[in-house]
Amino acid sequence: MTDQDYLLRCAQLAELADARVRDNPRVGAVLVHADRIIGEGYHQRAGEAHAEVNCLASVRPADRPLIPASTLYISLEPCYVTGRTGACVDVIRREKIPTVVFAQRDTTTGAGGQSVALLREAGITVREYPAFAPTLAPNAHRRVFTQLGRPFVLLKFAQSADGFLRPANRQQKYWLTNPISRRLVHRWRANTSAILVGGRTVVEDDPALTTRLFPGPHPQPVIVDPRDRTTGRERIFRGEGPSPLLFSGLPRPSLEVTQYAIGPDLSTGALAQVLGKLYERGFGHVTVEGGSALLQAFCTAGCWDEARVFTTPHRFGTGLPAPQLPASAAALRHEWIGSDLLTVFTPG
Ligand code: AOF
Ligand code: ZN
Repeated sequence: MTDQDYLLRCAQLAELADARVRDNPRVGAVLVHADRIIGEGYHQRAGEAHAEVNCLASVRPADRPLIPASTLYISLEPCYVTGRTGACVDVIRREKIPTVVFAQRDTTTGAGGQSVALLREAGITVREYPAFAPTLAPNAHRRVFTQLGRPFVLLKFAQSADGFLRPANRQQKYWLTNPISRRLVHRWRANTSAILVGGRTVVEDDPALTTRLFPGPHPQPVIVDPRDRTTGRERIFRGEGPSPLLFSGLPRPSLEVTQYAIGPDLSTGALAQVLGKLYERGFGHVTVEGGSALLQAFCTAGCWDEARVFTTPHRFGTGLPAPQLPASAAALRHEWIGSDLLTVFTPG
């Protein structure tokens, strides 16, 4: 097995982490002795153990004497400062781990690389793979957050085979995606810090926006309601998830939720205000789930980083058209989820 093989395993472990890591990176770690994995772990929750610590804790008592002859693989450079938890560099020194291999440097505080110097000073062999792509993916959104100063924006919607979001008759009950796709969407919800929906969707669909089909944290619901359609009686205001944040046209003193007035339309400026506030509040990754007006506004503003589109076998003949991604959008991959086709797009 090569360094890259074990770093790939670190990336897979990092992917298991959900939005509970909050503003921390998603990190995986693997401990290897003589080509045998004796420990694995990942960072699960902000304020709790880092990947390295969980990895070491997973080593069976019988294997513990092997630790000072093992190699620690980590998807990210280990931390050297004590934050909410202790510094991993200290743990590595204390456990007398002779070799550390990681992919990217941790640029959270400064340029990164500080830990490399500390480890080498302690006589520890360090190898790094800054260009190793699989370990970049679990934290792709962090680059948008730190470099563009706004949350990563994921657009998610389902359309019929003939390109409609819903039938023409708004009263008609309908389901687009199959149960497996719906569970997948709940897993995505556990990995996003906030879900954005339009006021009309809240009133007409009355979504709960929870992760009830998947064990994971509920995202923060965010209602973008420039036309002030919501009443405060919808499920989202009294559901099991967190209390919503409301971006309204005018201030709504009768609604006892945190709110910001953004004016009466979904202009690019209004969306920038929404994203600016969410950035300030530390939301690194947000998902826009509908309705069509809100999705289309993000498309038109060119303010999105990824789109996940389900195309189902149903045909409505007529109805509300699905949002139009710009012609420059590129399909990254296609995947069949039962009879639903999932296509992942990037802005191109
Ligand atoms: C690691 N391993 O698994 C993670 C790291 O407040 P704390 O103690 O959780 O520290 C947060 C910082 O630690 C975070 O900003 C980032 O620099 C690093 N994350 N480091 O060695 C991990 N999640
Ligand atoms: Zn650490």
